[in-house]
Amino acid sequence: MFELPPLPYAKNALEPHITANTLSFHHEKHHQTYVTNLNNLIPNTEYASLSLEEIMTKSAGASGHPAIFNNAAQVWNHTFYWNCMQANGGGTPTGPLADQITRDFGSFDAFRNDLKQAALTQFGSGWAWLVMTADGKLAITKTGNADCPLVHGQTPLLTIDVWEHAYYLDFQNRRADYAEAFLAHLVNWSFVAANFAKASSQKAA
Ligand code: MN3
Repeated sequence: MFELPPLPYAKNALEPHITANTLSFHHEKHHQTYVTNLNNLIPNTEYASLSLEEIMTKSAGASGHPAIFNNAAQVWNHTFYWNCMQANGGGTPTGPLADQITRDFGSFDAFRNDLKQAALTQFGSGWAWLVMTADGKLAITKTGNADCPLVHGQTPLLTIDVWEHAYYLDFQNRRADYAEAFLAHLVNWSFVAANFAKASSQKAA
């Protein structure tokens, strides 16, 4: 059985950008519901004894199991998203991650603009991502609904949840203001750098 992981910070830690009210609903209602649904769907199936990542990979695609995929991926996506944020985050990364962002996007500002555009242009519900591709390059991508780059051969490094439930209580329809607040004040670059280091070492191995 899967369990809802606790938030990695207090519910009011991301204020004033993302309020405790938003995090209460988003974590305790939305994220919890995906966990509960997944736990109701997998007993006595071929998915019952698999890890979350294995469930996602096996249930993805037209020949998979859409309901199991959607709930499993949303459990994974949300846990990842919480860790992409911190109080007093934002700003710019340093070290090898910063160097590769400059190499692959031209500049940090170009990267930042691309990620923000992905967040703004994802039509309807979904996610904007910084990923490492199969050939070790950094790229921006966006996915609809529960879809996750992990099942497309890419390694997620950073994500912005652009489902309305992520921002509507605080920003209403202003998704651009939410994306800007996320980038300016909330990104946990230490977490992103750790994901980058792990992905880089796996490519080198
Ligand atoms: Mn969400």
